[in-house]
Amino acid sequence: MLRHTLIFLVKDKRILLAMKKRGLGVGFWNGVGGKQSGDESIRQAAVREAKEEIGVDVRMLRKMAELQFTDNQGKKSSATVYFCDSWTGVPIESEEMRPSWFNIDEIPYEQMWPDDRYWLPKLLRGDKLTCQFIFDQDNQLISQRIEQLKVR
Ligand code: 8OG
Repeated sequence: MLRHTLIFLVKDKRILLAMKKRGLGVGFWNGVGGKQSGDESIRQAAVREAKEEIGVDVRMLRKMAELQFTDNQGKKSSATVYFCDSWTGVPIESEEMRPSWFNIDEIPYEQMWPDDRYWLPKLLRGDKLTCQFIFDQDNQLISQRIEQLKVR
């Protein structure tokens, strides 16, 4: 299964989203992240992606969710979601992403993956979740299951 990472910098009621400029999810605001590669751990992948995509060194990742996606072919992928409130460096634009700060009550869900509106507000209230989402051929959400995260 393809495993992805996602980090949201969250501080003082603001969240850092980044506009995806190419590839999967282009045109959506999202956390920063990408595919786990080689023999790195999922946390190492998350740290590497944050550096590559917005130039920050993240510290103290808080694991908030495990998302599992199934596409219309039955192919599964996952994303491990972290919040981070401690980092060094100032977020900068890369070839892949353009970062921007948003108030947590002004998150542009209509320009994000269609499942995000169901789990991100809960994470921002402190819930830790395990989620499963199934998409149809038009990438519309056809099924969802959201539970409290059991295993860390
Ligand atoms: O390596 P690449 O940049 O293509 O990785 C795609 C990113 O998109 C990765 O961080 C995982 C993320 N992603 C999905 N599906 C979803 C989703 O439904 N919601 C959000 N917020 N991110 C997703 O692959």
